[in-house]
Amino acid sequence: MLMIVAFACVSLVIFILKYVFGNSGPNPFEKDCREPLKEKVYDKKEKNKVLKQGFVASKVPDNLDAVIIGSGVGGLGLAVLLAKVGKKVLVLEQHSRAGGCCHTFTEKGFEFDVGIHYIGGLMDHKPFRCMLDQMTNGQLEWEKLENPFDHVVLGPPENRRSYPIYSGSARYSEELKKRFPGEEKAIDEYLKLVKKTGKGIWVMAVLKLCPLPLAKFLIYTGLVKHLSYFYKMAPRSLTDVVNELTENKDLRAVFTYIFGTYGNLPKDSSFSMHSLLTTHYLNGAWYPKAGSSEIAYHMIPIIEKAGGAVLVRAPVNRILFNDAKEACGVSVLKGQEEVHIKAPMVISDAGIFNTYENLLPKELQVMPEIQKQLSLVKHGEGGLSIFIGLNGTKEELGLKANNYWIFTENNFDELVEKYMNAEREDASKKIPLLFVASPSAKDPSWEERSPGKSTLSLVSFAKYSWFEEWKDDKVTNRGSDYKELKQAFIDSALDVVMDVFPKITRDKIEYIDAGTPITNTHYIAAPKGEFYGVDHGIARFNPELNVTIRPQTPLKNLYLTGQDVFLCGFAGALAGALTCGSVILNRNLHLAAIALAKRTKYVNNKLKDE
Ligand SMILES: Cc1cc2nc3c(=O)[nH]c(=O)nc-3n(C[C@H](O)[C@H](O)[C@H](O)COP(=O)(O)OP(=O)(O)OC[C@H]3O[C@@H](n4cnc5c(N)ncnc54)[C@H](O)[C@@H]3O)c2cc1C
Ligand SMILES: *[C@@H]1O[C@H](CO)[C@@H](O)[C@H](O)[C@H]1NC(C)=O
Ligand SMILES: CC(=O)N[C@H]1CO[C@H](CO)[C@@H](O)[C@@H]1O
Repeated sequence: MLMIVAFACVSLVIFILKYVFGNSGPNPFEKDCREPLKEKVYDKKEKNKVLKQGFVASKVPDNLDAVIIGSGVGGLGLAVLLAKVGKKVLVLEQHSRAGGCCHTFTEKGFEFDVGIHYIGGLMDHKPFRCMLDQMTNGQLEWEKLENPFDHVVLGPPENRRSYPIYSGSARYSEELKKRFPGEEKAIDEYLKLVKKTGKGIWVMAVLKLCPLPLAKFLIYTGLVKHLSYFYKMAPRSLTDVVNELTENKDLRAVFTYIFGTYGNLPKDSSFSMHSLLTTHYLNGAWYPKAGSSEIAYHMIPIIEKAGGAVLVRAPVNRILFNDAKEACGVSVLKGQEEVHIKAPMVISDAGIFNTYENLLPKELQVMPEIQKQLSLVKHGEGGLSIFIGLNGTKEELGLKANNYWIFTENNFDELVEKYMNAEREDASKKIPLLFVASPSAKDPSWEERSPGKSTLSLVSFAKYSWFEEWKDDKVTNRGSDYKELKQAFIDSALDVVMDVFPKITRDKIEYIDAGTPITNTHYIAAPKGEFYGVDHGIARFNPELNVTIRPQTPLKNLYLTGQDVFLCGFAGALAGALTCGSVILNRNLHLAAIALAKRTKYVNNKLKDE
């Protein structure tokens, strides 16, 4: 016994020393790369010259250092990190524009975001902000949402209760206490628990980066649960924890509403995932100025400057392997023809299912190590998006830079389960949960770009199976029965919206359409229409999964990045990129970003003092 403990202590110390000091690889966060703000480009054509560079073989740079499949922030972010240390990287995207969930599209003059509504943790000089500033050379600007940034609306039309969620730890609990007198203790305890749990996330990065035997040791001895509250609370469901804190049903709902940002019912959610998201937004939320296409727009030039490229309409149909089963390139389907691209390293941002089930040759797919990883994960829930273009300014329409989470009842577990298990016709008649936000109201450049207009984005969940029968039809021609079903969802969502936002009336609507799970499959290559990749239920936080699914795959020279390798969300996918970059560059980039944040803060403070 003593021997084991001694071994544990020694290896832990060795690892920590190596983890902190022994970083030998190049550092993309070596120096502060922020450049003075350039003039903003709003012209679509100009922006498309960067975002929509179509694939042709002649545009592929030679002597590539790496190929990345997928241009989500997990792919582009990693490409930037590699480019910053001089690597020549090619990013290939199947869709007609770069960005993945961060891409935007324009219909009838209205620009819509796909998958960015609000991002937390962007306080000046916090490592996350510093990292993003560096990864966009200081050109991407963030606009803070209103405070309160979220409103939780509960109950049927005749009895809706609205609870504002304020940012700032003190304000958050102060305002909740005003609305829930007598629940002071529950609110304090909840917040304390959430903070303590959320803070422990660093251990996830450690488990994914440290040598596998050590990771396994930490898990099998149970040490990991002592190291961090994150893994201690991970097996507990959100419902269980919250039900112990209070009997008040509305308060339980207010504690749990944010499950929509990762997509599992409170009873299936890990309290740790929930805590992470709650703390992510605890100091407020931000939106990218001029919309989410700005993210890719400011990352791509950094990749190009190092000799790389980001090419779209480039569906990778398989990864190429040499006789030693090492990845050595990819094949892109150009019409009926395959174009082969050689590279010493292939990294996939396409998600674990796409990568392992569609892009590997059959004989590698059946490898027990690959099958083992696939057995640990399942598809996340399908998503429904409704995009609305409105005639009127935000003032005229009563829209603000905030979000509404609207539920018809406060018992989320039963409510949403009933909806998801319903027949599609019944489900479409009454959507029990709806996220409503106005991207245009969040964007200070919108008035200039689209005067007199506004947009509204609605998000909910929807079963893939409700729409599956049309999956093989052409995206623009899926028939009238598909359109009717979509319209039914749109109509019931609109009823809710017009009730909660009385200034929005049908005559103001200039454009409206819905994206279903099969729409997600088409545009972001989500295999089962999922919004957030691999399911984020309690099983995702089994520490064993966390060590098994890491950037390194069982196949040499093949790596994973993005949300499936860490967690979902913009920040989660970027953490995936950072973790993957750490492995490739042999340097802990999480720590490197923190170190630079500390240095730049110092520099800035000094400047201020002088
Ligand atoms: C509706 C919606 C709302 C969201 N709201 C928020 C929010 O408010 N805040 C937040 O932080 N997060 C939000 N998210 C989540 C966040 O956007 C994602 O978790 C994150 O952007 C995922 O990044 P990624 O790089 O891992 O994957 P993706 O962005 O999905 O990128 C993967 C890319 O790979 C491409 N690809 C797949 N297969 C191939 C292939 N064979 N060949 C070439 N390319 C391929 C896909 O087309 C896609 O572009 C939202 C997501 C959705 C869908
Ligand atoms: C928008 O509303 C204004 C009046 O508020 C009206 O004059 C204009 O015709 C409307 N535009 C469209 C395209 O409906
Ligand atoms: C996440 C998950 O599915 N957990 C599995 C981890 O591995 C053990 C043993 O192999 C399984 O029993 C768990 O189900």
